[in-house]
Amino acid sequence: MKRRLAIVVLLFTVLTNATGGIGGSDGYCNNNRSLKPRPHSVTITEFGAVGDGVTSNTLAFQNAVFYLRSFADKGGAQLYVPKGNWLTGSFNLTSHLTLFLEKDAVIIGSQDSSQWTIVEPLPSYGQGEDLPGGRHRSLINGHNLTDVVITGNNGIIDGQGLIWWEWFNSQTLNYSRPHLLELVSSSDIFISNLTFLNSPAWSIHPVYCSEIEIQNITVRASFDSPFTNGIVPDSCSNLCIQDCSINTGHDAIALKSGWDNYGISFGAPSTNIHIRNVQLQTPLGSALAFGSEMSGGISFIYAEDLRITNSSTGVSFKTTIGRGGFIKDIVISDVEMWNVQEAFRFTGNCSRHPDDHYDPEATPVIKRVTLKNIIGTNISTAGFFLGIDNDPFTDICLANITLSITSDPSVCWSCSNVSGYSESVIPTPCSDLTSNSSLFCFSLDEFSNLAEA
Ligand SMILES: *[C@@H]1O[C@H](CO)[C@@H](O)[C@H](O)[C@H]1NC(C)=O
Ligand SMILES: *[C@@H]1O[C@H](CO)[C@@H](O)[C@H](O)[C@H]1NC(C)=O
Ligand SMILES: *[C@@H]1O[C@H](CO)[C@@H](O)[C@H](O)[C@H]1NC(C)=O
Ligand SMILES: *[C@@H]1O[C@H](CO)[C@@H](O)[C@H](O)[C@H]1NC(C)=O
Ligand SMILES: *[C@@H]1O[C@H](CO)[C@@H](O)[C@H](O)[C@H]1NC(C)=O
Ligand SMILES: *[C@@H]1O[C@H](CO)[C@@H](O)[C@H](O)[C@H]1NC(C)=O
Ligand SMILES: *[C@@H]1O[C@H](CO)[C@@H](O)[C@H](O)[C@H]1NC(C)=O
Ligand SMILES: *[C@@H]1O[C@H](CO)[C@@H](O)[C@H](O)[C@H]1NC(C)=O
Ligand SMILES: *[C@@H]1O[C@H](CO)[C@@H](O)[C@H](O)[C@H]1NC(C)=O
Ligand SMILES: *[C@@H]1O[C@H](CO)[C@@H](O)[C@H](O)[C@H]1NC(C)=O
Ligand SMILES: *[C@@H]1O[C@H](CO)[C@@H](O)[C@H](O)[C@H]1NC(C)=O
Ligand SMILES: CC(=O)N[C@H]1CO[C@H](CO)[C@@H](O)[C@@H]1O
Repeated sequence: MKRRLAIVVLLFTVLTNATGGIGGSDGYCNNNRSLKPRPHSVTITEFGAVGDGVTSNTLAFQNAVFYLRSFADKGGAQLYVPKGNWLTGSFNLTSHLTLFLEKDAVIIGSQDSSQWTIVEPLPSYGQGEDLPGGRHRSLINGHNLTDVVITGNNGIIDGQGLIWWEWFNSQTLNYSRPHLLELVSSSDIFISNLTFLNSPAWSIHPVYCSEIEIQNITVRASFDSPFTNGIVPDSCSNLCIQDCSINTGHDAIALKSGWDNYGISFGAPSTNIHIRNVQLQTPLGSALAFGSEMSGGISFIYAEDLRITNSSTGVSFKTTIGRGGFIKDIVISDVEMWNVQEAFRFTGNCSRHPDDHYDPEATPVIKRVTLKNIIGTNISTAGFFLGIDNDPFTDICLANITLSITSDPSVCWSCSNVSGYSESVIPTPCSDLTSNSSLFCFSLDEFSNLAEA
């Protein structure tokens, strides 16, 4: 035990020291961040924007950001978006920028798909999520940025996703759907006090990023919208999501790290991520999901104070043969669930592949996952723990879990190719999860102490 912890402490120390920034007694969440005002501020109307919900403001946003680039070495600048309906296509952000959306300011995504230009697929995916080939650029984009704040007085970013969901459902898309906000290869990003509505696909997608804080955000997408994930940290490190409320058509929070051979070669894990105090709801998806794209690996994730309602799955771990990678060293603690069909799902058969180039020998590793202090009310089925033949999921720890189950309690757990430990779990889990050793069970305190070390 001591020895394992020592190794973990060392790891955390290296990781926190190497990156600085968000560490400290709250792990990677910092409740006490003060946003320094920028020395310069411009209003979007100074660039010809019209907030009538009809005029296209794509050029105004692009020109404003281009102008504000010149303040990068002067303490940065703010782009202020006042009350109004600001229709636009895709635009980029720049470093040392604050984008501020006033109360009743709504940035509205154009329903003209040509206003969302096409970009290459991400190297860790090899193709778009919906279709082979390129993808539409997200509404708001950041590439290679640092020191960016996206905030407001509960302003709204509305993707008008309905038309995209219809194109997806009728298979008339030419390229994969865009997200609302995508940040690529960026660091020191703060997102707060905003509402993200009706994304065509995902709402917030940081990829290859570090030092990201997402705080006090509301995400809403219609429950029948196809595969609309909420926040998707993807090959990111040192990231915090706290005090957020997310209702989506698919996974509310999904941790990812690339797809099959593309993700394996790119090799960028998602690691050191802290999620706390979030409300999640998704009638057709998982409230908190790991994978299924996890080929670069996912580790050192701690999630606490989750309130999960009216969802298909509470917490899921999804992978398949050909993914490679790992999901390990995960703690999920202090969770309340109501009206959830299945509390937990571990599956080694989430079978979508980008193409046929995956390596059938690339077997994923899922190990050292602790689920503890969980209360569930009106849960249909407790858990599916379905590992892979000759590649079992191991060291799964269940502790202090009470689920009130509406199905037959004697069949409400399904296990195969899995091993682990359980303590104070009602109803009693399958015998595969009752090994004698609890050495691999983590507590959140251990994790927090490790982060402080
Ligand atoms: C919050 O920040 C202020 C000013 O930076 C500092 O004086 C105070 O100690 C901080 N509080 C906590 C709890 O970190
Ligand atoms: C936005 O950034 C991308 C690089 O990510 C670049 O190719 C594109 O030209 C930029 N668009 C504008 C309008 O600046
Ligand atoms: C991002 O930075 C990398 C390395 O500095 C560079 O190769 C790449 O062209 C940059 N991309 C953009 C869109 O600026
Ligand atoms: C959360 O953001 C809303 C505006 O979006 C604001 O009214 C509220 O005070 C914020 N809460 C906290 C705790 O910052
Ligand atoms: C797909 O391409 C066709 C032909 O260019 C175009 O008419 C159609 O509007 C495009 N569909 C979408 C959803 O962009
Ligand atoms: C969020 O909004 C509240 C209320 O306006 C404000 O007190 C708080 O400082 C804001 N927080 C951030 C991080 O923007
Ligand atoms: C969940 O569904 C129930 C029953 O349909 C409803 O009464 C409740 O308001 C929903 N909960 C939330 C948080 O929306
Ligand atoms: C129990 O949860 C199911 C969804 O899993 C929901 O349909 C049903 O209304 C809930 N029952 C109550 C009493 O809330
Ligand atoms: C995996 O899922 C597919 C489709 O859902 C099913 O046909 C197949 O039998 C499953 N394989 C295993 C090993 O469970
Ligand atoms: C068990 O979990 C509940 C919350 O689900 C918590 O209130 C209680 O303190 C936990 N008990 C122990 C012994 O940790
Ligand atoms: C687990 O404990 C039981 C009873 O204490 C013992 O009979 C059994 O050999 C132990 N199994 C292992 C794998 O240590
Ligand atoms: C090695 C091993 O235990 N494989 C099992 C995995 O699960 C399937 C389905 O339950 C079993 O048939 C295999 O024996």
